[in-house]
Amino acid sequence: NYYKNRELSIVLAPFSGGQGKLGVEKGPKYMLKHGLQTSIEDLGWSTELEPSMDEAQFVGKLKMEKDSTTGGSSVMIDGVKAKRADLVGEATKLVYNSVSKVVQANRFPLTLGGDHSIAIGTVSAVLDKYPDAGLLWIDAHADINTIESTPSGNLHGCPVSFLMGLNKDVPHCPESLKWVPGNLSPKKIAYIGLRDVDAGEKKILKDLGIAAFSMYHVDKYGINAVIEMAMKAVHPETNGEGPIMCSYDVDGVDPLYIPATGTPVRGGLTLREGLFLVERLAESGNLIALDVVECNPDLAIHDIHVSNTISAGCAIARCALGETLL
Ligand code: 4U7
Ligand code: MN
Ligand code: MN
Ligand code: MN
Repeated sequence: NYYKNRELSIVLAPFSGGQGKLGVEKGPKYMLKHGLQTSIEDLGWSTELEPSMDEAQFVGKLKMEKDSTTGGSSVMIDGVKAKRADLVGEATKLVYNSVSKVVQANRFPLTLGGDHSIAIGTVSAVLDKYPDAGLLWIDAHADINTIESTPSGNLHGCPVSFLMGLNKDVPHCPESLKWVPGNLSPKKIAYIGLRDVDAGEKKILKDLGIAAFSMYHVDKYGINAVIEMAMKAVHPETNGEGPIMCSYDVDGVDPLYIPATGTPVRGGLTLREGLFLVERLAESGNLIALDVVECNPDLAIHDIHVSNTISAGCAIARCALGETLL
């Protein structure tokens, strides 16, 4: 059982440059305003806040870019169109520094995004400390586009390809992301919740033999069987036992429950399935780190959408930390 000491740092990663919709940088602030830190303390954890950047730090540049006619750094260079790679490189390095500090002090990093590009920083830091860690990626999307395959140019759709080093041999791989170790093995990741995977991504998943459980598998086998299969996929030698990091994109859950997110896709996990997943990880005693990303309060069309989204995001964190284990 990892983190018996129940010491945790809430890493704030208010970054929105991995995609084009402002507001996702407000996720951490809203989740804290919802009382997340106290409710985690109530579960018996001692907590600290670990801001990795200022909320305003990148927003100015992003707004400027929106106003400019050239689209800033999003111009195509020889067919490669990774948008805002300079900002993503800078921000993910800051997140990496914060999470590194936390894990090296034997604390549990709970990182609040921000868009999913920030997982480039969190996962890299966790793998430094636990090279054997398995990664569960909860998401409607596979986020494994390379800078060549990305249809949108948005880097929140590419973090897994950077974590695996798939852009290393690509000409014009952005200089700003060259710091990423890129040593995540395809054998050490499993997806749950997929339902919107690009053609290029399907090919990568297939070619690399990556464990990917889509909504089809959740319906076919049930969420409990799927999570067991996912844990065994990342730790095959030990029947699913071993350190596990979970990077949780809230769009894995159906937008009925979590509407305020940038790339909603219908037909997702029910809220209970989404919470059961992390409850099961808490029960396993193997969870070593968690990201909760892509809550964007500005995309809500009613106030109730804001509170549904933020309360569900907070519930994911609390359930992962043992709230519903009796
Ligand atoms: B998220 C997409 F094309 N695949 O690359 C892309 F459908 O972190 C979406 O999971 C990526 O929210 C979604 O832009 C990224 C698109
Ligand atoms: Mn997603
Ligand atoms: Mn994602
Ligand atoms: Mn999304």
